[in-house]
Amino acid sequence: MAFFSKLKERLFKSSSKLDEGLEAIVDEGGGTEQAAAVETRVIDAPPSATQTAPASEAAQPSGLLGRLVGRGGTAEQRRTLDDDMLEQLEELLIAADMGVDTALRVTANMAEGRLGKKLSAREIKELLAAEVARVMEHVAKPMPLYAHRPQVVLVVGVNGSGKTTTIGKLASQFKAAGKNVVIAAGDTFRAAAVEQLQVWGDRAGVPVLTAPEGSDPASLAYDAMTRAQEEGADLLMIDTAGRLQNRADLMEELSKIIRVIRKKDETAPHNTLLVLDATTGQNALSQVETFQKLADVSGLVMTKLDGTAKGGVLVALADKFALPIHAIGVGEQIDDLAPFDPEEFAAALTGLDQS
Ligand SMILES: Nc1nc2c(ncn2[C@@H]2O[C@H](COP(=O)(O)OP(=O)(O)O)[C@@H](O)[C@H]2O)c(=O)[nH]1
Ligand SMILES: [Mg+2]
Repeated sequence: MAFFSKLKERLFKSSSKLDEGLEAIVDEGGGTEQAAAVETRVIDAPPSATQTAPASEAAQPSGLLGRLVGRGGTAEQRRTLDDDMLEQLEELLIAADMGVDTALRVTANMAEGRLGKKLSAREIKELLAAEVARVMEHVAKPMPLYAHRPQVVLVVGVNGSGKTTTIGKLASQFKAAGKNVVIAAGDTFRAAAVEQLQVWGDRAGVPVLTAPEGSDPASLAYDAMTRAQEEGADLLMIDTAGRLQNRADLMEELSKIIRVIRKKDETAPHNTLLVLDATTGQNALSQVETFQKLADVSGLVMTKLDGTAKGGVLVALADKFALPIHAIGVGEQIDDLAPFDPEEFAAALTGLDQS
């Protein structure tokens, strides 16, 4: 299945919430009018053009063209965009975990030049999707690959956010793309995390370096660094434990890993990926702030966008931090991780069919 349809299908909880909310807003304050035959796309048309020919006054659908491009005479609810409606939109976006600041900015941009205009739910969805995509455009960047060998990728995040799974998926994908990958199972607190990585590693044919439970992750990282250098590996991915109960401990552990790998290569780590769990909603924002203090976070991966109603948090993250979003996860299988595409995401989030 193409990733977009999978994303759309699996983001249904966020999108259905937005979908239903938008329909309700229009239903509540709108009047039924015949839909226009001409596509009344409100996104591309400049405000002046749309104001001189409001959608509601456009010609009735007729003939083949009308049936093809119009909504064939079906009655469609429209509502005048006013302050009342904007407030309801803001509330809806906040409820979808976009955060107050982002929700206000997005609705303000949606309203610009359109106050007093009658809009259908579909047009509002298109406007919203366009705004969301615009907010996220500048952060959509795949994880950069460098010629430097080995490129060291440190993966951080709270416990359960999806670090180990993401490393497994990324390692398999990089291996399939012809890269020589080594994994260091640096979460030595959990034997299960090591086994989990070994399964991914075996499947992908990627060596997984492990250490006994409870041993020092920094010395494992050092050994992994040695091995990766000896083998001329392209990539070394280092898993870490993410227990946040004690921030000082975690900071000490992460800085020790970094200190030790820099003994072998002072330019490492070349990427520090922060893995965030979408189901934690607004909490993801404070996790970014925390981890930025602990490590030099270079990019984000958001997991578990499947089956959560909190997907809007990714918009807030993009709006608030300038950090690149490298990939998103929508399941537990290897191909359930894909580069972040803002337009697909916006369409899936708003429940818009992509044509
Ligand atoms: N549904 C879903 N589950 C995920 C995703 N990514 C990870 N998981 C699951 O989340 C749980 C915790 O993941 P894990 O990689 O062990 O987290 P870690 O503690 O940060 O290493 C596991 O059961 C994973 O299978 C995702 O994108 N979607
Ligand atoms: Mg783990």
